[in-house]
Amino acid sequence: ANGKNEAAKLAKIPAAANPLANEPSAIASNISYHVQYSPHFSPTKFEPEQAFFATAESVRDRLIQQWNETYHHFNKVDLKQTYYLSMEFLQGRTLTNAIGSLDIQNAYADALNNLGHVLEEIAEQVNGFQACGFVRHDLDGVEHINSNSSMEEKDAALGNGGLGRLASCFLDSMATLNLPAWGYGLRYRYGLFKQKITKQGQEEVAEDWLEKFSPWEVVRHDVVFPVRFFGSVMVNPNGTRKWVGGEVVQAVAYDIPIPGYKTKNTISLRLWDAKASAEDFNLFQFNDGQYESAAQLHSRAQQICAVLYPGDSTEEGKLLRLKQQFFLCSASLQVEPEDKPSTPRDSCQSYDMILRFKERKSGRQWSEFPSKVAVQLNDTHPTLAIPELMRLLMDEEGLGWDEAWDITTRCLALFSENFQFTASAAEVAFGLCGAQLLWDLISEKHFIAMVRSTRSDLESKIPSMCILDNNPKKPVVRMANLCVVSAHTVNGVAQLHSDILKADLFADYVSLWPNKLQNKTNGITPRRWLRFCNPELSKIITKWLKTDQWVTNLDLLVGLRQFADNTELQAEWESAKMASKKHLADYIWRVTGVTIDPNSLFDIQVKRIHEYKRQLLNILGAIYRYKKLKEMSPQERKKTTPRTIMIGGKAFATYTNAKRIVKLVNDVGEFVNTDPEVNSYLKVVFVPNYNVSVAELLIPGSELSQHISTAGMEASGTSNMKFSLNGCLIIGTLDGANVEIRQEIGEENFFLFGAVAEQVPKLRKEREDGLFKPDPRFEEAKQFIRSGAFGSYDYNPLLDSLEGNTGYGRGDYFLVGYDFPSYLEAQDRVDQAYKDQKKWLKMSILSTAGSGKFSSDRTIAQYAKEIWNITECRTS
Ligand code: 4GP
Repeated sequence: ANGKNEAAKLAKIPAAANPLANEPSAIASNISYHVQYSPHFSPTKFEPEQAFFATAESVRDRLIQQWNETYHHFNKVDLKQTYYLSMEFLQGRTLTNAIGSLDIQNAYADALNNLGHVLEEIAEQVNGFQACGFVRHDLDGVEHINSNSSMEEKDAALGNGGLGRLASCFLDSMATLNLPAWGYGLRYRYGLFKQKITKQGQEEVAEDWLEKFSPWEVVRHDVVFPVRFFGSVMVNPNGTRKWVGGEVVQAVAYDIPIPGYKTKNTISLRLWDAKASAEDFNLFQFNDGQYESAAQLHSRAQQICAVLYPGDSTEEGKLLRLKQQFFLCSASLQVEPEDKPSTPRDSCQSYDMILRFKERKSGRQWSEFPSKVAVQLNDTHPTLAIPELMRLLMDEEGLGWDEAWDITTRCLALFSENFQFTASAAEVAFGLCGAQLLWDLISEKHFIAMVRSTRSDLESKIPSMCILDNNPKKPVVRMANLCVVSAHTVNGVAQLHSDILKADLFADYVSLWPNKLQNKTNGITPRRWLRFCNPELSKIITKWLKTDQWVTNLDLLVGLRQFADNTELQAEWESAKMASKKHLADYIWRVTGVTIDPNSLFDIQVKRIHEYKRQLLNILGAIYRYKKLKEMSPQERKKTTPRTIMIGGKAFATYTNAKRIVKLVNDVGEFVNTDPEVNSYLKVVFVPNYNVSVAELLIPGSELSQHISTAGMEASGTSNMKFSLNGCLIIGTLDGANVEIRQEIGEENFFLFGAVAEQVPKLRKEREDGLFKPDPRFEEAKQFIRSGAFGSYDYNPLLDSLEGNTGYGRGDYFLVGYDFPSYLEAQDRVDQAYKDQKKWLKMSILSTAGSGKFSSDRTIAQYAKEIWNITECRTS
């Protein structure tokens, strides 16, 4: 289909570019216009790569149009606006999502056809395997390099996992619900690494998402703010202070338009990049041949946005991470560029939080600020927004401490996405912003006075509730306490998680502020995670519900319940699933060289590799399954349910045990998949380089998905919601959002096992006391690894982490051993259930039908109403 050709054909198309025309012929001219006049490539070629970029630019024209209208409207109406600060946004690809949201799929498909291309192909949805562009080894060890890898749209992977993907789902919902809200993050040069699997295990390779430039971002040369690091505090004779000196880095805004679904509203994801100014380049030194020192400040500035999560085992690493956090906070909150006069800017999009507040209406009172601005912090990483907002209000705007504190606390809200609130690198924070300054800004004498005057009964709790650990030699900021004391609302991300936070970490604060701690169960966008990634199933849903309104009102899915037994629906459901499974099998073959059987049960666990997520439990279960299959006669084997177990995810580069788990899954796969006696009943595949695009392919093809964390350790989980929405059944523990998913879809449709959260401390204690008696099946699976069956790699340290109270020292902290027997039993129930396909299909339909609650539209509507206090602002 590629480019029937080419320059001659294009030349005939008038290069008039009306970006808003909807007729395929006009769209085709707009695309051709971009091929000719936005020539990132040689204009004589019109191959898929050029077609992709030109199409993307043509779509971007439309987005920009809507985006400008949205901002003029927001400006005019001047409603309260939310600023969503996150160190991560895991956007994935944009083209399909943008075209789908704009509802111009057919016209674009026709336009591209006219030009000799196929929309799905250039968007890589059908040939999604080209997304990965990595090396695979076939069974003979021969290396294959995907030759098409250069033409794909790269995933914007500016995030690590759930936290970043949640931020991206939230943006989609904010736009779709027409809410006045913006996202703020960092424009990392290299996002999450590309995972290469070699004989040694995982290898990390820098992922260059900007290799060919991103067609979606718009640099704002007029939005440049200075961010200051280090320096000192000068106290004026009148007692006022000023922060002076230090290192100044310029924050430059890059905006990405985020369209809502079938609405004109298009909001912004503003990503900050760091650069030094021309004065920081030492021309004298350069001319003197001292090239490195001449550009020293430039290279220091570039370090800030070089990579997502630089290693932080060294002091330098800790400092760099904190610099990144402060850079995001300071740039997003800023007042106005220091060296530019405060003249009206040419576009209403061009300035940031405080400046926007001041310029929308002159002569405003600061007391109005909290009724115009809501700041949401995604987890504790942007905590420095608290002292920075205080500083801006006090030092730049001249407010007193009390007023600045009142404003800050009324604007800020935060949610927690894990259980590890830390005081990490707090000392460095003092160095970063000037010790005295930070100390003053978060001064807690006010907090202490407030507790004493209102709740004298809490006197004994004050030391543990304070923000600062008052060790004068080594002051430590307790980030968690700072957040809870400063934010008007703190929430957990699933009911169980919120309950644990309230009962445990924040118990003292609950008695002081009973309403401050809330729950907002996470959600996912049904656009990316069903409508666009699974068009076949979407079509069936629309047909049976007789409406496509479910895409923006996911509760309507409940209407499928009444048809769950209907054989016609079941047949359609089955054939959509089979098509996705075949597609997935094709992908797996291309990236791993392993053939998998679409008639086997597709069992998937994809998420970051972490001991608490327990991929190890999964793989030990697979080993046990293998051993039992080996013991069976051929007749007995034939009666079993054939399974393909797929595991994917990235291990953090310095997390050794996680990397051992990756290696083990690969080794087990190689062993099992090449055993002719067993391999038509069991395959084990490690899916390399798991990312958003790979998820879009795996999830529609899944039948069983594993969400098997140690109870009480997964804050929510969001991939569980994606799988369930796509009719995949879940095997899982009572953890995070699993609890609510099970409630919604019905207990009988969920394969539950394992200890519950309340039992966990007692079980750990028993284990420590040597009272735990491991199940022989668990011992057998571990022993098989120790026997060297999977090669010479030393798995002992990994296995030792599962042993009593000895060895590696953790004493099976994650309770893999305790949960192993009930896990195997739940897996037996899965095998039995799968044998009755009619029943299985019914359960699958009921999973989708019960997933309405897990739309991020519901979550965001709750944030808007119950935390941010913002309302719809629809652009007409
Ligand atoms: C994740 C949590 O682990 C996950 O349970 C939750 O669903 C997700 O955030 C979104 O709220 N946390 C992270 C992280 O990804 O880096 O802390």
